[in-house]
Amino acid sequence: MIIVHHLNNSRSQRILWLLEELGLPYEIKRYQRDPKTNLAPPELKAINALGKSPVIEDGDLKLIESAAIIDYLIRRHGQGRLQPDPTTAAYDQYVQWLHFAEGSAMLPLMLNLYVGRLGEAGAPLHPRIESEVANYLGYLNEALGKTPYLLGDELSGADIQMSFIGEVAKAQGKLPTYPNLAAWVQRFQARPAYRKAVEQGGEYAFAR
Ligand SMILES: N[C@@H](CCC(=O)N[C@@H](CS)C(=O)NCC(=O)O)C(=O)O
Repeated sequence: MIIVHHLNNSRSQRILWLLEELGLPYEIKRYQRDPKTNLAPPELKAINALGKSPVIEDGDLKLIESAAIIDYLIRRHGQGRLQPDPTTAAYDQYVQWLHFAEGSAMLPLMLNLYVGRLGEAGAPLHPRIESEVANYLGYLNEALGKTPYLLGDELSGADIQMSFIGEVAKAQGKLPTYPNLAAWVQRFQARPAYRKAVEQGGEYAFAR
């Protein structure tokens, strides 16, 4: 049985969503953020020394990075679903989106969050952060201009990995400027498997 170490309001929600899309059985081990610091509880360090989620266990295997988890679950358990044929050029785009989420797009959004907490002290950094946020969200909005999902008409693991970017952008009030991005978030959040995963995962402020 696949075990998901799941933190409320976190990136592990997308792993639950993937498992629901694939219809795979799984067990959730739950961790609750500290209400003051928003940090994960120390118990998570016992399973991942970084103290971060998501983490999955599948037999003897443990993985601690979202894109690797998504790639693994689809490759090992997907039976060809949710990824393009690995011999096609679409697959190369798929892998690029898997990396793009945490390797590129997330950084300006995280900087926005952290520097925002500095109040006036962070003001000199905001123009640069805002221009980088606009750079990445604009790129994503453009990519979503022709097809309902990142790789075409069908949902893939790339959408699931990138979903947290769309949701954090929404939480930061960015979506009115990016209509394709806003429509994509609305589209994937309406999927039955997404709704089911939110029910299973519990508190997830980004589903609103
Ligand atoms: N790049 C990692 C990021 C993991 C990560 O930062 N997870 C956050 C949740 S969204 C976390 O566990 N934060 C709790 C903490 O830092 O205490 C991934 O995508 O899996």
